Amino acid sequence: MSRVGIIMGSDSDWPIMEAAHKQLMELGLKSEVLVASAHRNPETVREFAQGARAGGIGVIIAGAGAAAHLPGVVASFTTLPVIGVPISGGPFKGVEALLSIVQMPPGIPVATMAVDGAKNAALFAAAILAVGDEALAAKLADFRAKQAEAVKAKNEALQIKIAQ
Ligand code: RP5
Repeated sequence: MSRVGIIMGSDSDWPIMEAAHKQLMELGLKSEVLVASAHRNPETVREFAQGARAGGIGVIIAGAGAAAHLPGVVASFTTLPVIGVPISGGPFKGVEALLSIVQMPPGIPVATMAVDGAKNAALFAAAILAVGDEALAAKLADFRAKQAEAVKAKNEALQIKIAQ
């Protein structure tokens, strides 16, 4: 099964990006994590992106804050699907990263998640890999079913609380 590449611009992004790593593990997916910056060590980013497909990676999740060029730069070096995660922090609370990541020029797409949306990035990566993997698709369906049950349980608990 293909692995998921998780790249982030700084180790300061890890507290947010760790949610992607955890979610992938819960789905039984292996990931490879790398800190590399589109601005501070762009050669490392290029090597990672250019070698990803041959290295067994099927989807890349790229998280970055501030002037968040990392997801777009990664996407420029590979035809693998790239999922961008804008990281909050800084004076604009992640809005600057969101706009940097989402406004890609035609020809080089990046699937942009919500600010700090690392968990959804992992679920979206899994959904992409599940297109050709029925066992993984079944795991995603199970995840959704459990999530729906959890919402029902929360509603029931709230109804009991309100009725008291
Ligand atoms: C971005 O700049 C990184 O992705 C990070 O979100 C932000 C700040 O980086 P550090 O100064 O914490 O290393 O490139």
